[in-house]
Amino acid sequence: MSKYYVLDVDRVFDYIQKELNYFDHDADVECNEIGDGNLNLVFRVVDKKHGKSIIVKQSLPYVRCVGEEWPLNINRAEIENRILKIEYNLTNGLVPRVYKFDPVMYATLMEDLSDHVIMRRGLMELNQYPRFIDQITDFMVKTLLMTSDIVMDHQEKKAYLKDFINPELCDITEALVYTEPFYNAERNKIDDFLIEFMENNVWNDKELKLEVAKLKFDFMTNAQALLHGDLHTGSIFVKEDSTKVIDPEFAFYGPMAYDIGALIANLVMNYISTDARIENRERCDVHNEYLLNTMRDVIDLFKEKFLRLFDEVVTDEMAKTPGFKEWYLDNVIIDTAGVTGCEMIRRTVGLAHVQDLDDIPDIDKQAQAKRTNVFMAKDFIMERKVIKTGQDFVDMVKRYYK
Ligand code: SR1
Ligand code: MG
Repeated sequence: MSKYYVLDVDRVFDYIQKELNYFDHDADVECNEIGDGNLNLVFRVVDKKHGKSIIVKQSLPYVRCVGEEWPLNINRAEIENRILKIEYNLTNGLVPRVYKFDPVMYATLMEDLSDHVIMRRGLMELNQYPRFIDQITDFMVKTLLMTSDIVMDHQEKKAYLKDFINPELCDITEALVYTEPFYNAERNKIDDFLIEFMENNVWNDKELKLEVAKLKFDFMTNAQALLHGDLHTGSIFVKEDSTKVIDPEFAFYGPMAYDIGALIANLVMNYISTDARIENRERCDVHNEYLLNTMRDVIDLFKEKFLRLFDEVVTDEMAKTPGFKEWYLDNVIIDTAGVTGCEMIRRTVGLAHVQDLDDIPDIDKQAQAKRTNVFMAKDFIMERKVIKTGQDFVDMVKRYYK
C-alpha cells in the first residue's frame, strides 16, 4: 500500500504521471516549487513542448513558515479539496478546477493559473483589475449566502457544518488574528520601533481588547456560512478579465464578515503601502483612488447583490419577514469593519505579516505606515457600529490621508 511522503521537484513528475498520466510521452518538462505561502508545498510542472501545465499542492504535516516544531494536521488538504468543489459549483468556476485529490499524499492536482498573478503582487506593482469587483462580490455573495440558514435546509446545513469542522486551522486564526497581536506574545513578529507604541496604544487599551474579545467570540461561535476562511489578497489570483480564489484550507462555518473583512483590510494595507512606497505622487494618487473605489464598490455591490439574491433564494419562513434581510446585512457589514481592524493589526505585529507593509524600503516611512495602520485599525474596531456603507470604509481611510 502506498504511503505519504514529502514531494520534491525530482519526484513530482513521476507522481503526476502515476496519478493522472497527464503529460505526453515526449513531454519536455520543467518542475518548480513555487509555494510562498505559510503552510504547504506547491509545485508547478510545465511541458514546454506541448504547452501543458499543472499544479500540485501538498500539505506538510507542520506549519511551513515555522518548522516541524509546529505540527499541523495534513487533513486540511482534504477539507480544501471538498470546499473547492463546492465553491466551483456555487460560483461557476471562480476557483481552480481540481483534477484529482490524493487522500494518501494529501495532494491536490489542479488547474495551473500562471497566466494570472497573485493580487497582492499585482497591486504592489500598481496594476488594476477591471473585472475584480464584479467577480469577487459574486464569489462572496454566492458562497456565503447560499451556504447559510437563510437558504439551506437547516438539517443539511448542520451536516455541512459538521463536515467542515476545522479545529486546528481555526485555532491558528483564533490565536494569530484575535489573541496574540493584542499582547506581547512570544510568536509575534514586532519591529523594535513598534514595541513601545503597541504597549501604549494596543496592549494597554482595555476598551479595544473588550471589542476584540467580542469579535473573537463571534468568530468562534457564529456558524453563519461556509467561509473561505483566509480571503486576503494573497489568496486571490487575478488578471485583466479574470479572478480566481485559491487556498480555502481555513474553510469552516463562521461569520460572513470574516471573509469580507480580510479582503477589505488587505486593500486598505495596500493603500497605506502605496502611499509610503511610491515616490511619484501622480502614480500613487491614481492607484490609491483605484483602491478606494474598489473597497467602496466591493462593499456596496456585495450589499446590492446580497439583497437581490436573498429574495430569489430565501427559504426560511421567518427570514422572509420585512426588515429582516436589511438588519442581517447591516450586522454583517458592521462586523466586517471589526474584522478589517483585527486583520490590519495582526498583519503589522502578529506572526504572519504582509509584504505591503514589510517591503516599504524607507524605514521611517515604514514605521509611520505601520503606526497609521494600527491607529486606523483601532478606529475600524471601535467605531464599527456606524460603518455600514462602502463610503464609510472610504471615509475611514481618508481620515488619515486628507
Ligand atoms: C501559521 S499560518 C499563518 C497565516 O497564514 C495563512 O495564510 C493564514 O492567514 C494564517 O493566519
Ligand atoms: Mg493560504
